[in-house]
Amino acid sequence: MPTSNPTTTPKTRTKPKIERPRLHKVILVNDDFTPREFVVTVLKGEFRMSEDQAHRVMITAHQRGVCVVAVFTRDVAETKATRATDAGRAKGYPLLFTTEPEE
Ligand code: TYC
Repeated sequence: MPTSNPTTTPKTRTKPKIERPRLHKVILVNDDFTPREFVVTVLKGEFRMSEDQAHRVMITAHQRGVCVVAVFTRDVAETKATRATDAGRAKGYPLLFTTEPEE
């Protein structure tokens, strides 16, 4: 083992800072046209929610305008939001999922 040499050993260490990737929220947006049961079906299928959880999230968006569905890394959040939005579009519904970075 090399001994500590005062001429070469720095007095301060720079600790490499590994930052966690910022998480992104997937947000369900209310509209007046998408059937409630369809919203629940999409939430269950894309976000692996139980009937109960999905129903609660749907009702919250219905009553308040929006509801946070879940948080993921950016790529996963965007992929899921796009797939869930596309599921509505395929049926002619204006169902919308958006994403935004967590504070
Ligand atoms: N507001 C819709 C209705 O009354 C149901 C709905 C809930 C639609 C949540 C979208 O994000 C939504 N049929």
